Amino acid sequence: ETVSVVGLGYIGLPTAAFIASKGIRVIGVDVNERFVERINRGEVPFFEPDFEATLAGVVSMGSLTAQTTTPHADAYIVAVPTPFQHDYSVDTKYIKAAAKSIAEQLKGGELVVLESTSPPGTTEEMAQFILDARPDLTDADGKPNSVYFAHAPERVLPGRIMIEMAENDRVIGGVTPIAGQMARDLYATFSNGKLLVTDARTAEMAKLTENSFRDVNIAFANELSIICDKLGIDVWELIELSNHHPRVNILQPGPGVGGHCIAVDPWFIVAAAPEEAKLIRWAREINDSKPRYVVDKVLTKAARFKAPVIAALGIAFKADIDDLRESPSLEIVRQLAAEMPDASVRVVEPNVEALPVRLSELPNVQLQDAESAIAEADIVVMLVDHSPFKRIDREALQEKVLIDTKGVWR
Ligand code: SAJ
Repeated sequence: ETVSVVGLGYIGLPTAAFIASKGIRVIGVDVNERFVERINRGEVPFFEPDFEATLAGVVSMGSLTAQTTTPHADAYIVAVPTPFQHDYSVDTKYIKAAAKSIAEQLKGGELVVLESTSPPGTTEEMAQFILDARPDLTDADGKPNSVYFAHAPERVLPGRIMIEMAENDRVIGGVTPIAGQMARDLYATFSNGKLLVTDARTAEMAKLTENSFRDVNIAFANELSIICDKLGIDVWELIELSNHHPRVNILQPGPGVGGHCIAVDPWFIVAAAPEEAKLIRWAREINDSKPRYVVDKVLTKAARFKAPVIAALGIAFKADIDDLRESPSLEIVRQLAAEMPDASVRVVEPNVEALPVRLSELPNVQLQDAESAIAEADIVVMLVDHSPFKRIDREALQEKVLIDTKGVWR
């Protein structure tokens, strides 16, 4: 038995390593040659706690290898990006490219699982795309007779992937019941969680629903934070107290919602049912408007300084990771620097070695260590609750104008 994982990013690579660690031969595929080279040396091309040892182990055992071309395998797992476009529909170009390369290899009897988060119907579309390329694998009614398709959305939380990959329950949706069973058998090789089998469309919608639930709950917290600002109430204390109720569990407000999952997936539901998805759309808009609210708050406080020095703590999309995708704090820093050309913005981000181009191209933004940035700052803006920031000496903050979007200093 061989398994090929197509797309070796944050999800594909750990998935490949987990399967390989059970003694199954896994061939990883990625278009990025540098990624492939690094993986074959046992190096993780991104930051994820505790993953390096597992990867190095399976690579040195020879059970995981990476390459840029798709091989023949008994089962394929497709874990490629599914970005959204201007009209919020999904861009399936990476799925199609993966599907094309898989179609060329099929002999009959294989399982093809889509893991990438996708709008309802995408797995069926991928199946059709592959069968259109390989009519020899289709029976007379146009139904697949010898290739099996399923959707098994990933649910791991970046930063906790090593734990959640093994322990989370999974929803597995077969395009046909047999395909669902086959996919369940594949995931059973490495998952200790419950494997819940359904159809492909329900599995696709379940994944979008989970992330939309979180987005709506965070929007509620963000709206509360704005209401509390107006009323002079500490929103973090308010939420903590409310959450003592046995049936209340409000999430935390912040500078906005980032990452490529929660800030994206609800749009797939909105695109699929634009008239009906009212609350889901509104939550997205509330969360997307939070960075601007923070920028305006800083601008107001900065008005009394001629050339303010601003220490911005954190540009990652959340605590203790190095991922800058769709990061609200990065956007806040960019807007502050662009709108206050006389200000000097000192970015403190212990998890990156250099600023991304969007910031480094601005003349008044620089990367600095926490201690000196705070010492030199007039205004300190807490944007990401990275662990080291929680240990910052409170003495150093006296005399500074503080804007704390994460409730670290309350
Ligand atoms: N955030 C808040 N307040 C909170 C929690 C999060 O403002 O109380 C913000 C974070 O700062 C961040 C954003 O939301 O900017 C998203 O962070 P996250 O930790 O909620 O989620 P992700 O994007 O890292 O991972 C989510 C997870 N989904 C759920 O918890 C329902 C993960 O399990 C999914 O696998 C992942 O999306 C995915 O890939 O879809």
